Amino acid sequence: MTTFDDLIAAQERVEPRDDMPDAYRATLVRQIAQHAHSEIIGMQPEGNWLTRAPSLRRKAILLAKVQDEAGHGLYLYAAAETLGVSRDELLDALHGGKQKYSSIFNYPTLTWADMGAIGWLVDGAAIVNQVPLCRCSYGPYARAMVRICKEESFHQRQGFELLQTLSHGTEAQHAMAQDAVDRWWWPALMMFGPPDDASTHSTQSMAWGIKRFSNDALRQRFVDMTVPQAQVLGLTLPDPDLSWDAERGSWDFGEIDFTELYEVVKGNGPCNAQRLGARVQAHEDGAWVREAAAAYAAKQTQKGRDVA
Ligand code: FAQ
Repeated sequence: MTTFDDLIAAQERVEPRDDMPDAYRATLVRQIAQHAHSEIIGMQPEGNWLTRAPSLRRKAILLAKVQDEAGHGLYLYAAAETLGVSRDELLDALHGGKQKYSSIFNYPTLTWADMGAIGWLVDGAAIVNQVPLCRCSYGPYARAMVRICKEESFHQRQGFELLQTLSHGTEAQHAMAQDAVDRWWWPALMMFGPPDDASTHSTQSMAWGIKRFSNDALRQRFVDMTVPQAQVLGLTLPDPDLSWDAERGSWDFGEIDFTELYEVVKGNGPCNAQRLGARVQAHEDGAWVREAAAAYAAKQTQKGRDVA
């Protein structure tokens, strides 16, 4: 019989029917739930600008992006459910503050250029972090990530194109784009999590093939990918210590203020209360929809039984 250890050693997929250690299951629930929560809370900062998009084209693009994030949440909640938790339990844990969502969504979106900076930097960081998750050892998570990454790639390009337009527009538009990049750069670097020596889960998650690379390795990959793109955009990344290290073949960058990450994760970021409050309110407002859907489903099941 193939055991869990055999599957991991052979780099094969673990599926819901397979035996797995409780700690592996718990780690996956924690990470997938946090990821799913990030997708649905992540709809808020951009959703905030749907009614203020500067043209019909921009509005249609932004609407599609925000809807994609809802879809990602659905795939991820479904993947978590294969591990034996219900969506209600996961949402309760989010609303009660027991499970986290990404730090990045606790920052405000102050101008239209923030839609570009989120697409370019936040979705860009998400892609770097998530492409390796397509090879995650847990089948349902890995398969969900394939489609998510394809969509994130469109999101990143739309953000880049938006910033490109602003950066090469009027002086005021260029300044707005630069200001957005100034505000989102460091929080985007923090999305990758604490530095490797402070990351509690990385070693075990990598041994299990959940994570394929460490937080710092992915952060470096993101910096190396993004610096040349900033040059094309004609925008400056707000780090005086950025410099090319020919020996490493990578960009050196300045020190990250991780106390800011820890504060935001603890709930003390600029928008934590607002984001969670809006989520709980939306959940309460949607109670009648869930009740109606459940009543309809029960009726259909009964009808099926009556016919049989
Ligand atoms: N924010 O031991 P590690 C998106 C926590 S992209 C909040 O290194 P791990 C797309 C961590 O949970 C964003 N908490 O943890 C989008 C742990 O706490 P715990 C979502 C963070 O899991 C774009 C503790 O710190 N992406 O949504 C953060 O091995 C635009 C110690 O950390 C994902 O979730 C943080 N940034 O590595 C949507 C990707 N960093 O649980 C809408 C999947 C760390 O013990 C609009 N997740 N923590 O209490 C992952 O890859 C990993 O979970 C990491 C963290 C890399 C985030």
